[in-house]
Amino acid sequence: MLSHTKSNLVARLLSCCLLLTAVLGGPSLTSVLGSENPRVAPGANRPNLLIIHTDEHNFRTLGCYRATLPPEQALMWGKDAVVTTPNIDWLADHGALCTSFYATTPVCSPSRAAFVSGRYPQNTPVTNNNIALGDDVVTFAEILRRRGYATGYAGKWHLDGGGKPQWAPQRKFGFQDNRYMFNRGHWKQLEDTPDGPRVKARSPAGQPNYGVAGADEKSFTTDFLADKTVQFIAAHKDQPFCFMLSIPDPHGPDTVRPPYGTMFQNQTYQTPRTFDKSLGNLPSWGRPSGGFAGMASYYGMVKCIDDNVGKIIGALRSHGLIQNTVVVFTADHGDLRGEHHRQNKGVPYEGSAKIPLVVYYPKRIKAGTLIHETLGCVDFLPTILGLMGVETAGQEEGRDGSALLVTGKPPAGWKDVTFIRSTGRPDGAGWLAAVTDRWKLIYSPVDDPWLFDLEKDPDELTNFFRDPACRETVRELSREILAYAKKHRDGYARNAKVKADLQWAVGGTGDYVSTVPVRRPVESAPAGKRGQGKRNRTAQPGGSDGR
Ligand SMILES: [Ca+2]
Repeated sequence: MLSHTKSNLVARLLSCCLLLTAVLGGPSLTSVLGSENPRVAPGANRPNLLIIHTDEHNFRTLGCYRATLPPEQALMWGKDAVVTTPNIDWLADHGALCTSFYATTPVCSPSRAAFVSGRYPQNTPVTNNNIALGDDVVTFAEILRRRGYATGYAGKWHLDGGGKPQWAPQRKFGFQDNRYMFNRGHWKQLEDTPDGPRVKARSPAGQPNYGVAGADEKSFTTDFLADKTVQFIAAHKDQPFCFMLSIPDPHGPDTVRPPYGTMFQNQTYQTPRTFDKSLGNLPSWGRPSGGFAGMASYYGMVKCIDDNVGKIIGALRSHGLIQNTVVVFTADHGDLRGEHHRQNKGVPYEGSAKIPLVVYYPKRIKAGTLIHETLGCVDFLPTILGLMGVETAGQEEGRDGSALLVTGKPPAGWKDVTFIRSTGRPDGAGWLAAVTDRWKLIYSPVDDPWLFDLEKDPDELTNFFRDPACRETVRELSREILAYAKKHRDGYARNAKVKADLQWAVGGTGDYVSTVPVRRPVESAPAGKRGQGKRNRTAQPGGSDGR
């Protein structure tokens, strides 16, 4: 930080520059300071920020992510069974795609809290669903609002406790126009009324429900919320704005309006390779849970999302804003869709914890930039504000990765590691992990540690923790976990078993000796035929699915 004297000096120098500029008609303040100065907002041309956020989105359903993967990883549900996403792909092709972006906790509320605050779940303090975001949290929207941005939000929020749907929560966290924000629910149809928006589908008793019958291109939730986004853009096209669209799809229920509901029915789907994995020696977080419900409706929801992304890009283009808007596409967490014989999320496997992050901003990000360094939701706030040249409020615990986006390379001293954690309490079941572009090291109060090598074993079936060739990797990542846990007060590292395992990892000699007190029996695969499992069975441990 600059000292007072230095600040005054800088301020005086700036005044002189401005005066000279005004008198001589010389270069602008931006060019005097250099447009690459990441902390200087470019005057009247401040960029807009538009975030399109989905819920429970498996990254393999996006063409731009499939393009980064070998075929056996890209085509998880059959070699011809894909959904195309040309509009989201366009953002990635003309911007940056992060291949290793992780949900800090792969469950709704904690992931969302980390994303808007830049803080770890234990410090927001949203460690599980339906916990309210702390009043002291300053979001990126609040930071931009204080800078004069018009701010708004439409869609699912899930950070104001248990209310459902609870339209327009009183605590706005900087999202000033939150008329179309609702706290909870996976409603399929919305409508405007003189008293404000409401859920259109109703039970005979008048209660809002998840019915999809009758939904059309106006009322279906994805379309409805995208239209509100387009309206917000039109209303604020002449001033800098920050808007977040939070689409509650492709989360269950797996239903979508016509024609998307039938569009993908004729493809042949197969269960993922890992559906039939060996059940021996699995950690508690890796056991089968739920079945596989096919992909036709899920793909339909994704296709509807992509078409609406196209509608929003079209609106930005028609208002002449596409060059000056940072457009982000991301999700709160994944959905295993049968991978590892599981549905939904809550576990450290790629399909659950790895999420899309696409950032388009042609003024600073080169088309086709690929970022392989690992980032987490906690890094979003400092990174996006860094990209926009805006100071943070200093509350964030994540890192400013904007240099990665702008140069494609990490800044000096950057360590490729992020930390992710399960919901729940460190004295119960759960897990804490360090993740790099190649490795994933997972500690748990009830299981021996696991180490995945995503290069040798992208299906995440083998535990390399005891492999002597991986000893140094285990040591190094465990040191990183300890440093993280101390700095950000993560209780998992204080759990007796996790603590003992970390101690061996960092300083132990000889072979690792299991400290699991009682080995739970491995469950057999759930009864019933493949492909007929229940869609929304909750992943364990991982909290509720947020419905
Ligand atoms: Ca979610």
